Amino acid sequence: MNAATPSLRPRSRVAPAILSGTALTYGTYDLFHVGHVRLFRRIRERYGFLVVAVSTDEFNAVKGKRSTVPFEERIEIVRACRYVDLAIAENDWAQKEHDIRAYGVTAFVMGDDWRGKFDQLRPLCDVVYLPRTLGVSSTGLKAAVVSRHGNAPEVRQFDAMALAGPSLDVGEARRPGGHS
Ligand code: C2G
Repeated sequence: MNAATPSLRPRSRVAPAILSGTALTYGTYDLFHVGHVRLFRRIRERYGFLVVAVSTDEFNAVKGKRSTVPFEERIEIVRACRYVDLAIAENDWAQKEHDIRAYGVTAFVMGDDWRGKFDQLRPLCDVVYLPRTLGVSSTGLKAAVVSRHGNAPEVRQFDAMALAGPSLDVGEARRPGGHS
């Protein structure tokens, strides 16, 4: 089997035998990007099991955030990431203590933009802040899409459709003449 032949063995997760402990992290993970992937990978390189809590759309409203991708799709994407062993919903600020006890968490981990914000959890488990991946963020991606593509005909048509309401879905709209 040479390097070009794709391995038929499923891409194994990090061998749990050499890693122990359960890590827990929280986030919105909107427009899932490499910063999120690298955070999950670095956590999974340190601990044997990763639980990720994904903020619901209702909780994001409490946080003053409105995500582009709805909760159901964000948590499906997070679940599909091979570094993630379990994904749960984040419904409020207060659930962290309950989740730490419920999942037997040994380390609560966040990116360092949250440094110091969760130190009150230290009596329950380790609290670890890992450096963020620089140069990428969901907010930055949104701004890039708007500035680069905001005026693209298909985007303007999509906006017009969204304003027109749910009568047409994208596919139909793009096929008035039967062409996609
Ligand atoms: N992150 C990162 N590098 C980036 C962007 C984000 O490492 N370039 C990390 C953040 O530090 C955070 C996680 O990815 O740990 C998720 O970031 P967000 O989706 O922005 O999460 P947020 O909305 O801040 O929610 O209860 C805590 C909140 O739910 C955190």
